[in-house]
Amino acid sequence: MTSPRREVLEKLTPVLTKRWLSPDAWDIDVYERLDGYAALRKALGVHPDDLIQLIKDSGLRGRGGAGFPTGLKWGFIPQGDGKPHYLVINADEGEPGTCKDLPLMTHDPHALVEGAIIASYAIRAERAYIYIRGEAVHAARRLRNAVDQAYAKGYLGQNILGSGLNLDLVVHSGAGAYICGEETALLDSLEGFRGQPRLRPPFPATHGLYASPTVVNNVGTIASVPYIVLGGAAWWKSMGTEKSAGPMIYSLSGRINNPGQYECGLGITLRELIELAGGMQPGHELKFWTPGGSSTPLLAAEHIDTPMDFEGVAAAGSILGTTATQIFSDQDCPVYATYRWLEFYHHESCGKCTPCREGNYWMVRVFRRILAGEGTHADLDTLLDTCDNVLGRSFCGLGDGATSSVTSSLKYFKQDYLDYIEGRKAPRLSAKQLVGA
Ligand code: L3W
Ligand code: SF4
Repeated sequence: MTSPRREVLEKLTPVLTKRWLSPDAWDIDVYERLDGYAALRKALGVHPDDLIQLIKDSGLRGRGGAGFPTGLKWGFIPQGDGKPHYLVINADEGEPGTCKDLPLMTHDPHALVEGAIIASYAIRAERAYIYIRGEAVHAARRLRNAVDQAYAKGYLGQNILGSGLNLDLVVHSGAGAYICGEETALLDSLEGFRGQPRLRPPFPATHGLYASPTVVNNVGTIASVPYIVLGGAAWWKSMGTEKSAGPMIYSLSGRINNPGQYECGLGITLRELIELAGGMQPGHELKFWTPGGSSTPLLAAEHIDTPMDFEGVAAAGSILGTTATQIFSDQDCPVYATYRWLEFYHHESCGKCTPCREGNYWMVRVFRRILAGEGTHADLDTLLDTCDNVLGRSFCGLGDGATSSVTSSLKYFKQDYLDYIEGRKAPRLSAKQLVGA
């Protein structure tokens, strides 16, 4: 294991993660001792429009994958329309490899609750929801406890801290469907329907929960708000790059010595992140990696100096996504990894549209053939052709995302596919596993 050099260690910027190592920071008394709810007190003295402007000035972009400017989204909420407004926090963290929101909600749930209160005040919402992934039982328990504590201390409910602000916050557990991380499927699920994506536009900003103006933001986005209120826009922008401002929690997994969450200014390179994580495991050399989860195109070892911000990763041909950085080595197989992801998308496809429902089903079958040593050269064309018919023709991002690892692994690692097809690599699946393929 290699120790990171000092100049690389200095790239760590613990902001959202700063309380994670403080014992019992999930408890409101400890949280208050560590500056907790100071941002709310400050925010309540600021006009809601000025808060929206502050978030715009900070350059905060959504932490759920798309990087949409948060202040702009808040500014879309029509004011004086007489309708109820809602804040919905997407805590359905389900992207394979992503693990930044769950530790945040477990170790520091009040940061999310405080951010939710400030954001609701800014957009004039009197009801907010945290939609948490069904499997995240412990995090949901922590959140519910935090919400109860916040009510007991007057941070939630009627006339919050005597300001006249009213807010009810509800923690709602999903039922474990990846598609409910898509914002409109999430809203359907919250309304009690089967979670399937809605047509956009109209966007949730005007037609969201119960057809009312709704801001849907990721956990990391909302938890950033108290820090920006306390530290100011200029301080936030002092971290990251000009267009990708602020710190980001990178979740590193795979063939590194110290997997985990590393919070650094956006724009740190993959090489530096691997160094922070103690280097590659002994005997392993970087072969391929995902910058932001399995929905983002794979990159290769040659991209190790890619700056991990929205623009840097896009320039390398991928998407920053959720910064779920999964590291694979020369001892891992990109064909098999892609197959496992495809099985996931096939399983999680909601079935609403044909390209995704059928395309993923067919691609899984083709991958099984290849991995069982029964693939043909024509199968590679079939895969690319199927991706062509799924990408851009699917109803929501799940279909598009499913094609990412297929097209990118064929781009960088075609030889690995040919090795199975031409018999140089031993089959990974048995003929028995082809049954049903
Ligand atoms: C009003 C407009 N609002 C856009 C809003 C829109 C949404 C946000 C971003 O996908 C990404 C995807 C996955 N008026 C608007 C508007 N908005 N135009 O802005 O929208 P969009 O369509 O760019 O992205 P999206 O559909 O929200 C999210 C990527 O995330 N992803 C992550 C998946 C998993 C997780 C997780 O586990 N936590 O997030 C992975 O890469 O591929 O690109 O709010 O309403 N004119
Ligand atoms: Fe459902 Fe897939 Fe179509 Fe999205 S792309 S609506 S998940 S079938």
